[in-house]
Amino acid sequence: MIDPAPLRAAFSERFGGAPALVATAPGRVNLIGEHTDYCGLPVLPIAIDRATCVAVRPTGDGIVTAVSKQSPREARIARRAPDRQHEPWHRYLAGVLEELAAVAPGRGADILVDSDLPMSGGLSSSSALSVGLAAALTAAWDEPLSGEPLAQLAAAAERRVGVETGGMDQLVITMAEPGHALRIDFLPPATRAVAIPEGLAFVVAASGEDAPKGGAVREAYNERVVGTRIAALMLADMLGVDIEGTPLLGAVAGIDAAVVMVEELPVTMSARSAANAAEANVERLVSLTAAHYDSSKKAPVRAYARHVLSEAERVDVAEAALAGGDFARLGELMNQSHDSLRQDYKCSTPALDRVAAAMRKAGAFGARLTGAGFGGYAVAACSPEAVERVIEAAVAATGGPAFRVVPSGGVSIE
Ligand code: NG1
Repeated sequence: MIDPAPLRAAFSERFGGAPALVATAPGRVNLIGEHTDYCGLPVLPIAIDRATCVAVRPTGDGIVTAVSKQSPREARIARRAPDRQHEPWHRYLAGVLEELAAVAPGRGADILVDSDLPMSGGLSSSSALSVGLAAALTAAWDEPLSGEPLAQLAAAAERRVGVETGGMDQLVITMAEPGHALRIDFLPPATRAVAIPEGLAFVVAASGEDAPKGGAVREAYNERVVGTRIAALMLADMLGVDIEGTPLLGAVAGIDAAVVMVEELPVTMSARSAANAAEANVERLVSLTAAHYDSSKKAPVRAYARHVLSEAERVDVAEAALAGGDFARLGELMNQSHDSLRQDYKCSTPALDRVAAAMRKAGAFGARLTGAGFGGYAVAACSPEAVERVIEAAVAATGGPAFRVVPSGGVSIE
């Protein structure tokens, strides 16, 4: 964890005065329920003991100046006209400022950011930054936000950056309790803390491939968002179910026949042909907050739906396995999740497969990619005694880093 004391000292050195407060926003590891959140289906993540810290001092000039210890270039953004700026992390700040346009207008801030989260994808560094910035700025401007409204604002800010995020990361980063996973439902919204039993530990391991949410990864992610909407529209049409607004697989997931019907979906389909077939407005399928989607592009909708519906069931069973202390079952479900993400959702990579296999071979109960995939990190569940072995095997497979993560609490301010 970052120690806030040196961060405060560094802030004083850079800005010539102490910060008013420091927000600490943890990263997250999703245990199971991958690529289900934007379908309105459940997830089971933990917040971890690595975080992004945001030190803030309010100013009165309507200018936000932000420096990050991880980046050479500072951001200087006028609140009246937040532009997209130069570096990826500046864009997250601009997104947060756009969402906060109506909060304490005219006020500004000096900000220093530090993080011990890897930036390479999978442990939610982007959402830790967005939640940390939003929590710190609103508190510094005397309009503090917390819990669900904070998570929703941070998610909306991230969508402005172009990834149509489902909202899992921001919710667990705001709501997690130490020693617990957080079961999150979206239709209707609900959260519940699930205790992590004694005797269960988690290790995360880098695949060695970066998966930052720019360019190709952003497009691959958004293709899955739209692909699952196409599948939802077609299944609802086949089942005679009315869906209002954006079609989500969560709207048909509870219907027994849906799982069978998946195999009758076209293997690939474009948004335009789905809209024509179901007599629906194509905008319901392709509309994204800040990205364009080509409605004539075909997506593998059958395989996507098969993954999402089976993954949602695995979340329920995994939660029960955790509650019952059945670690072998939990591990099996994590392995199945990884296979489904590899075969049907096509978001694993050979390096993620390799590191997950190495951790299983070293005695983990199970292992899978965590987060969006396409590179980034894998997570293993194992006994505390096996932690060192699992870490060594992961490092031997991909060069690391690999380390233990401890289920931690959500964002805090001091
Ligand atoms: P990562 O890539 O770990 O940030 C992303 C999304 C989640 C979720 C997972 C896949 C963002 C900020 N997060 O996680 O909402 O959809 O992929 O389960 O886009």
